[in-house]
Amino acid sequence: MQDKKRIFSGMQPTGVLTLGNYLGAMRNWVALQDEYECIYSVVDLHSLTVRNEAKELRERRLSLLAQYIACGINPEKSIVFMQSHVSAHAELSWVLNCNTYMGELSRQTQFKEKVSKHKDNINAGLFTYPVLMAADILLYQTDLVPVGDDQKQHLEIARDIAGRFNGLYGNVFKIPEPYIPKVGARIMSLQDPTSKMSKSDENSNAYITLLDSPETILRKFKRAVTDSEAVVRYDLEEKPGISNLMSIYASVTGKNLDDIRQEFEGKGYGDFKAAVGEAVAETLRPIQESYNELMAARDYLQDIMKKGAEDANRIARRTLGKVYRKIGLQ
Ligand code: ATP
Ligand code: LTN
Repeated sequence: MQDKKRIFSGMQPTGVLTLGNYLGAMRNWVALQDEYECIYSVVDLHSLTVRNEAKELRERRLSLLAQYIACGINPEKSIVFMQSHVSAHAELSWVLNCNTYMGELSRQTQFKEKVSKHKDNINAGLFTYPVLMAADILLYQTDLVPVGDDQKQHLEIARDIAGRFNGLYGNVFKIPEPYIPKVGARIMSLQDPTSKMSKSDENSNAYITLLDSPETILRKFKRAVTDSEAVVRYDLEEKPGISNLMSIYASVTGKNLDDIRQEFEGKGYGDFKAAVGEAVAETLRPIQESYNELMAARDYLQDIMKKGAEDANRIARRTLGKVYRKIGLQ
C-alpha cells in the first residue's frame, strides 16, 4: 500500500500560465512534492471545451509541460503526464456521467460564466466538464487537490459524485479534499479587480504571464486599475485594485499585509506599483530561464510525457478495473 498521501491536480493548456495560476496553485504543487506522492496532469481533454487549432494546441500542451517543470515540478519525484495519454480518464468520465444529475451540473458558476463568454460554442462538454474533472481526481484515489479558490465548487461536485457512487457500490473511491492557499487563492484581473485573473482574458493587460518580460510586467502593473485615494491599505470593498496588488506583493515577498501598509505609508501608488512589478519580475526570472532551456530540449519533454503516461496509466487502470467490476462491465 502507498504510505504517502496522494495529490492530484491539473491545468488546461489554454494559454501561458498567469501569475494567478502560479500563486493560486502551481506554487503549492511544487511545495507539496516532498511530503506527498504527487500526480500532475496537463488536462488537454478539458481544453477541448473551447475551440483550438490543432497545431496551436499541440504546441501549447508541450509548452505547459515545460512550464510545470520550469516552475519546479520535478519529474523524478512526481508523475507528470498528458491527460489524453491515459484513456481511463475518458472511460471513467462516461461512467460518472451516467451517475451525475443534470441538476447538480446546472448549478456550477463556471458553466454560467463560460456560457456568457462563448455564446457561439455552448457545447455539452462545457456542461459535463466537472465530471471529467471528477474522473481525473477519483482515478488516482486522491487525498488532496491543490487548486485556486475558483475550483472549490468543482471539487464539491467530485466529492458528491464519489460519495454517491460509494453509497451504491461500496468503497470504490477515496473522497478528496481541496487544498487552497491562504494568500493568493484568488488573484484578480489587473484591469477589472472584481473578476479573477484568467489566461483566456481578451485584454492581455489584465494578466501577467509567467513568460512576460520584466519591462512588460512593470508596464502592466503601472497600468493596473486602482482607486484615487492614494493610500496603500487593504480594503476589498472600497479598494479592490490596491488590495489585489497587496495580495500579490505579499504572496511573492512573504511579507504580511500590515508590513506592506507600513512600507508604503506616505508613498504614492507609483512607488508601490513599481515595487510589486519588480518583485514579480524577480520571482519569474529563474522560471523563464529554465523554461527557455526546456523548450530547446524537446526530446527530454517527450521522454517525461511518455514515462508519466506509463506511471499514471498503471494507477488509473487499477481504479477503472475496480469500477468496471462493481458495475458489471467485467
Ligand atoms: P481559463 O482562463 O482558460 O479558464 P484559468 O486561468 O482559469 O484558465 P485553469 O487552467 O482553469 O486557469 O486553472 C488552473 C489552476 O489555477 C486552478 O487550480 C485554478 O484554481 C488556479 N487559478 C486560476 N486562476 C486563478 C487566479 N486568478 N487566482 C488564483 N488561482 C487561480
Ligand atoms: N478545472 C480545473 C482543471 C482541472 C483540474 C482537474 C484541477 C481539470 N481536472 C483535476 C484539479 C484536479 C481548472 O483549473 N479549471
